[in-house]
Amino acid sequence: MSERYNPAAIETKWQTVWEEQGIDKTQMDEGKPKWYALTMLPYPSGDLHTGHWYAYTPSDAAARFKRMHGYNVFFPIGFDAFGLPAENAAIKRGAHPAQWTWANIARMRTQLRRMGAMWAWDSEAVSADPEYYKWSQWFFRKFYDAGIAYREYAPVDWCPTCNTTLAREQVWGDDRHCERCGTPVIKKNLEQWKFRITNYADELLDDMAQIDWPERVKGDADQWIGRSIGAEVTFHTEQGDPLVIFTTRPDTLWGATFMVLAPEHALVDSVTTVEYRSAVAAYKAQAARMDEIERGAADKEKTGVFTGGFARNPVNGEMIPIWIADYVMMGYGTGAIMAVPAHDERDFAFATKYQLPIRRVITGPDGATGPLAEAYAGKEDGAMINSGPFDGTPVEGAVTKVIQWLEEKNLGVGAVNYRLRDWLISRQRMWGAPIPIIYCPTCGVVPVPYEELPVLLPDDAEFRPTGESPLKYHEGFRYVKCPTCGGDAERETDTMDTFMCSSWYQYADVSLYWKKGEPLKADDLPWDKEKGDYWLPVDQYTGGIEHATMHLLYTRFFTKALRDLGVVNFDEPMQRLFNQGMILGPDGEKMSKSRGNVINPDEFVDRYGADTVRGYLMFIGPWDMGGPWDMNAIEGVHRFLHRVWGVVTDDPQMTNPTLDPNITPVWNQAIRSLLLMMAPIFPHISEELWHVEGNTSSVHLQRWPEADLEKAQEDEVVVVVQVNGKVRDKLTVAPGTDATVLRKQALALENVTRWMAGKQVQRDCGA
Ligand code: ANZ
Ligand code: ZN
Repeated sequence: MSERYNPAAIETKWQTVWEEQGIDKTQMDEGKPKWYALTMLPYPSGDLHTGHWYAYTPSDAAARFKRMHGYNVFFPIGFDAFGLPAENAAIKRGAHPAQWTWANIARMRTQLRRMGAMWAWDSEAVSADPEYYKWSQWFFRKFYDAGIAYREYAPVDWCPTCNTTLAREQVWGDDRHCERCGTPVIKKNLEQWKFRITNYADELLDDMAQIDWPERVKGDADQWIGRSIGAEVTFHTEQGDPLVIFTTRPDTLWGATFMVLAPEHALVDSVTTVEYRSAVAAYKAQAARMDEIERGAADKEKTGVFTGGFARNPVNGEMIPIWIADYVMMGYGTGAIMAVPAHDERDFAFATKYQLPIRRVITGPDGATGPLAEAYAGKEDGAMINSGPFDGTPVEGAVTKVIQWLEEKNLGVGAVNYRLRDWLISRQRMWGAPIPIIYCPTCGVVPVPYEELPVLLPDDAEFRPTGESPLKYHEGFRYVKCPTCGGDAERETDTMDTFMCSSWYQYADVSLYWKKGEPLKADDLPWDKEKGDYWLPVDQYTGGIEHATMHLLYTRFFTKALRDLGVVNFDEPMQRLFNQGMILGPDGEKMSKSRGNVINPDEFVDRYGADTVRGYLMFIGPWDMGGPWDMNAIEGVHRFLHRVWGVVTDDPQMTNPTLDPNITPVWNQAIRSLLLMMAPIFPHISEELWHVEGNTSSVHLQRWPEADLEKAQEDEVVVVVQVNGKVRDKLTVAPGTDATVLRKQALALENVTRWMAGKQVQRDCGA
């Protein structure tokens, strides 16, 4: 007697049983090697999409596989729950962001449960939970005490009409205007909180050698940190002021034909002569409206103005003109450059446009010294020319030699620059962890005492689309007494970047609520030490490549900072990282509502069950590649599960002719192995059939079947012979038979000779 495979019934049944029996709850177990597997926590957008399924299914299968190999596996889940969408929804619907967020979380929990993954739900961490963000604030406080958090003026987008700061998303168009009133946005300096991630730049770069992460992620991080080795060289203005430039090519110093200062450079006003003043002022105002990314875009038309001033090149005494241009950034190097148009692309474009001289100082690989039609980097071959004492020096190794010479003559010093900036964590938003700082007119900046954490978000803030945090208008939140002198003071009303909260969720998961409701202390540990020592760090982390430079860099920085504070004793938060690919729509394009090619995984779970969807996603191709959704292939996986069901439940339709009773022990062994090997990918059907077979404990707590390789060794193997892609004959040979022997035997087969019809072999598979 057998019932047909009914995924809906067995899937909910087993999900309930697993939860009741707590088989996915994790306990420390010194007798087993631990395995902490984590997939990037989802944002509670309110809907679990195909991308989530594709991130979580293989992670879950891998976690289950590890468990069946004797590991004690911890596979937690949670929500990265702060952020702008909740606030926008609040403005639209008049509801508090917390309401929107928690309702979405409830819905997504149900969707996640349907996947049947082995998540340790009792460790679920939600970053918007006060029990979570009290620790985010505790970390901020720790960073503040250690000087890792500091306050500094930093530019934000500002609408002069609405009189408010704008979020990046609120600045529209190429001309960068205010989303609401259309006024061109300006940059305004506000006091903002930053973390000193730049202190860790070298470590963040160098430690990548010790982690098993995809090369692409490492490459992206490498570029983002952007370590440049070169020199700072001191020029002098006509007024006698030192003007220091940063260059990665001190070997081209003799080719500098002009200088360029960032429009914000401190010396601009003093070098500008009277007749150029108004042009310089106008240019400065225009540059102030753009951010560094726009200014630095390689394809941006180069613009600039002459200041009327000159500076002396220390290596040859030449007086060269000083320009200002927005392609030079104040925030990089010294905010001033020597321009070498012959060997730098941007300088070349600029010199061509403004008819400034171009002087070649590096020969071509073949010794060419003639004029250049475009900038020639000349980093590897060639030699220095027109370079005084260095004429004839090969470029290879020239940088080091010139730096040495500059240092001896006191004209410059070797210097390293990073593209990486300190991490600006202040957000003029409401739905984030409040920055635990109080400003007192008497005492200045006063951090909220540890015992008074968390600084709670008010649940009655009013949402107005002002672009500024509603906390600023919430009197009960904003006005407080100073913790030091008791006088009237004000709270910081900015909240923390959500990336701050997601930088430590791998630690939160370990024992988040272990100090629920208790007052915090400076020397607390944010998680249960015993558990932390056992589980940390993460062994396998998985998630999308789009996080290569933000989240992944931040969480590594965070861990290094915690190590320096004595909170953890390791350098890297995640030993291994894997980036899954992307599932495209059936049309092979990125899924989007406007394209109408969005696949809703819930519909497919309704139709086929979660096991089919899981299996389908597992077999779509290599996990890091992804691919288009294929309606036929999912049918195929579903049919496979029906067949397995039929075979195991002895459905006569599936096992005709009737089995020979003599092979039953072997058959049973085969069924057993099949179910064990299916378990990681198809957790429900394998559990059901495991029990149909008479087992009483969960299939997921069994050991992976092991093969006896000696017994598996075959005496003979059958080799199929194809001609033009069609099977024409077979050969039975000993395993490991040499390719030339095989080829000879194959060509001698009667069928093969016939199909070859006297022709020569053009290509064979090389056996
Ligand atoms: C002269 C020179 C000659 C340069 C040459 C390059 C090639 P990376 O590698 O990105 O660090 N530079 C320096 N400070 C700058 C700033 N604040 N804004 C824009 N550009 C700046 O680039 C370093 C090079 O970028 C420096 O070396 C400088 O141009 C320019 F054949 O100096 B170079
Ligand atoms: Zn005070």
